[in-house]
Amino acid sequence: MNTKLSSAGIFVLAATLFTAGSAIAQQTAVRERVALSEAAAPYAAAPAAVLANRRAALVDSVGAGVVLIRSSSLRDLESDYLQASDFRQENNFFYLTGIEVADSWLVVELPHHGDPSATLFMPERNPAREQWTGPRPSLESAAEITGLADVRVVDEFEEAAIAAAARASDAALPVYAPLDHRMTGEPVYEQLTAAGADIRDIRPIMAQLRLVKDDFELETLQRAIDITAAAQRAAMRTMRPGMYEYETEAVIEYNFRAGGAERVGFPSIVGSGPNSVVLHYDRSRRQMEAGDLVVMDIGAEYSYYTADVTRTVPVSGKFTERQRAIYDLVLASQQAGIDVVRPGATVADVNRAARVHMRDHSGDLCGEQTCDTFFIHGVGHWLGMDVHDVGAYSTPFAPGMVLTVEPGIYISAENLGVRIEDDVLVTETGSRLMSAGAPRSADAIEALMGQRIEMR
Ligand SMILES: [Mn+2]
Repeated sequence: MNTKLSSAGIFVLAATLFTAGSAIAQQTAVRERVALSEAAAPYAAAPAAVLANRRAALVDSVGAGVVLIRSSSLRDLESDYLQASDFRQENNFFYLTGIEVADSWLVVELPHHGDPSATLFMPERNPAREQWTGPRPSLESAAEITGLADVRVVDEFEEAAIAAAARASDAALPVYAPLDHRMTGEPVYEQLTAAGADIRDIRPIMAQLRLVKDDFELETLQRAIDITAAAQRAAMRTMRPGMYEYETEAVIEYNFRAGGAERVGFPSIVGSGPNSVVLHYDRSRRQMEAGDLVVMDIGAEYSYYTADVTRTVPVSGKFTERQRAIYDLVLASQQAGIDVVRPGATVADVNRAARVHMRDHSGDLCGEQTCDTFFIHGVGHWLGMDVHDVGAYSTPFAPGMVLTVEPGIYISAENLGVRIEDDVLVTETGSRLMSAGAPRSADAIEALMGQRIEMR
């Protein structure tokens, strides 16, 4: 893989950029940023040639028929969302076009014989509206971004889609579209149905395409993970008893945005003490106390790809003997799971390996029971544009797939929760840990927490 985006590692932003006084110096102290070179661009859609490869793979998967892929719509400031400007493109549309335009369609026509054709339908520019919401791509620049020669105004979409569907019907070919509630609410869906089109769901096909990441996706995802690892390190180095969970959350999300991430991939989880055993605790209101463990399950989203990395750390910087014993068991179980990741294996194999290790090495750590009793969730999930990315979980691993491996032990009676989650790339020969930038062993965590930086 070309590691241009990800190779530079860590640095604390050089003081040369900030010659100003102590306020700024202190601000930079809570920052552990990934290196910003050309990758400092806050957003990096795939080059047109990569997008063309993805559309070619779609063509291969579908064979023959017509494919309709719908973009996102704009949100309304008053009725839908607090920030009308926080537009996020629909994942399948972005995967195939790399363009952030609303209310648009991609139509791919694949006849039995002859070349497939792809057309982007999008709104024309609107200078009056752009005064409020910023410049939009023209049809010409959209052609350049997407690598699609045929870009038309969206007003022509319905007629073109109906005509393409009619040609498909004549050749006994299906029409594919994402059959979600948005699609079935579209006027074009009603018209296609009325015309007797054989409409099938494109989502399972898109899911299997997205399951294997291309090199550009892996570079983008690696950057999201590097930003997230930097945030984990900053959180560890600023943490101390007496801080509130939301202060640690602030350090984390400051690092996300300062590192170029667009948003969080999911609500940040910073759960201390009793909250460490709540799997999806996201309120972050509690004051952390000496002796607590803190579960930090976080993920930056960078250019539509999200990381998902969990670390569990002692607020005071040192694990108790009991906490460390549980921690080490979770870590070894996680490693046992990671060790079986290779082409041909499945998520079920990873789950089994982690659970068996945990059960067989419980000793008397979990009393009468074995500790896997307290491992109450699945071992992991696909990772990509969605944090729980698309794809069938029975699919055997192949190079380019990315999954999380995240065992945990949650003992409510002791307010003792430990989860360790890493992002694992399937390679030709086994796997590679993409999230190694965040310290993982108890020793490494304690060592880093010893290198304190002050928040204020
Ligand atoms: Mn996860």
